[in-house]
Amino acid sequence: MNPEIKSYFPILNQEINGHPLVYLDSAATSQKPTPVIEALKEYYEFDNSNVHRGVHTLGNRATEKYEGAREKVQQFIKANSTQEIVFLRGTTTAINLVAQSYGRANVEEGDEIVITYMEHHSNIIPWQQLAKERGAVLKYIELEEDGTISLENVRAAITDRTKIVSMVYVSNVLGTMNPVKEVAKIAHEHGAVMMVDGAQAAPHLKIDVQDLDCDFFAFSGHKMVGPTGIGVLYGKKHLLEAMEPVEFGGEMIDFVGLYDSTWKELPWKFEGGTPIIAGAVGLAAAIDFLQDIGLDEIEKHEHHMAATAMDKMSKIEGLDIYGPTDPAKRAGIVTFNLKEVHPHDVATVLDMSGIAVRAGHHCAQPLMKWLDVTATARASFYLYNDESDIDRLVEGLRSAKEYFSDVF
Ligand code: 7TS
Repeated sequence: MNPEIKSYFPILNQEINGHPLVYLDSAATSQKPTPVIEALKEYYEFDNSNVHRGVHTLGNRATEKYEGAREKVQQFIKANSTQEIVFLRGTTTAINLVAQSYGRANVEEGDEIVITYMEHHSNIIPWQQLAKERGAVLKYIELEEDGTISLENVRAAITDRTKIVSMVYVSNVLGTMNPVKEVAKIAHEHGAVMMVDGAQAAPHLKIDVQDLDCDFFAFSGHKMVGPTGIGVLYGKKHLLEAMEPVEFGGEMIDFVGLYDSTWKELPWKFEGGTPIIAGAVGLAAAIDFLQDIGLDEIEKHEHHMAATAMDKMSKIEGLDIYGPTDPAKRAGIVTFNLKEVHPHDVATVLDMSGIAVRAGHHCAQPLMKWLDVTATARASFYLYNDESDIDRLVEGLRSAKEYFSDVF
């Protein structure tokens, strides 16, 4: 990876607690490069207007940028049509939309919804709520000991009563990359639809929704060097077409009568209210930035970072690393605990040295239960991290060990 990439991220050029910042929390949210910040600035300085309504020049420019961003996303994930790209607030909103719209219409009493133990809360609670409402059964695919998913366990969980399978592509805790393409095939054999939580995948892997043959795919702009507040739901056209909106109001209507109304065509029927215009503009700039570097290059870099970090961290006595030991099976996420020290204390000591990691349950409490821990620390790497960041982390962890030497 080109060492100059870091210089595109102005936020990284600062000191925290007297030390140069090492940002290792990109799985929570990524930092933003100058071209994305500039695209937002330019939009607000020159083009800002509402979309799809004006005949004036700014309105047309804003509409062109907003719909242009949709085309960019369509190409980015290789969807068949822009009608399959719905702009929403993020992954959470996208999964909720599918649960509330597709789920309510298609899941009946006794039907099954299948997820895994490694889901983010955003891919658990919408299904819990749906299962409760419809009297359906929520089932969990068992994990292997190293935190991977075997197709044998997938086959054991999915039955002819299964209506929806929803699975994370890349785990935000274990970094595990799941075989979602193969799982989609099994789901389809049983007549179920496949939803992929791509929040941690879209920033790091080349996505081809047609090759995966998933029915729905959700991701968030802010984790892929884009702004907060914009996300995407991809859905196969025939499925989205049959689905009812869950948000009603301006923008999404065709005709409004006193007691009844009709909706716009896809994808606008799902985009009630003034859309996330600046967010979409920023997301388009983020996609350009990632594609200029190359998603293959980014993925390779992250495997390398994970492998190097795991190798160096495993030499620290008393440090447990969770998830697959084979770095080829994981993205750039390393979750760990330092013996009996609470991960919040580890993260606080690292912050004293300018190193930002996340500590807590990572919005994955069922996975914490499976791991038999209450919380962990997590270092997550992205394209702007390099080996010197790993060295700083390892050095910081050694200092933390000394700081809490009574435990060791
Ligand atoms: N799914 C996964 C796998 C995630 O990692 C996250 C956010 C979400 C869904 C939700 O995305 P949102 O953009 O709608 O919030 N993950 C994390 C994390 O790991 N730390 O902070 C947020």
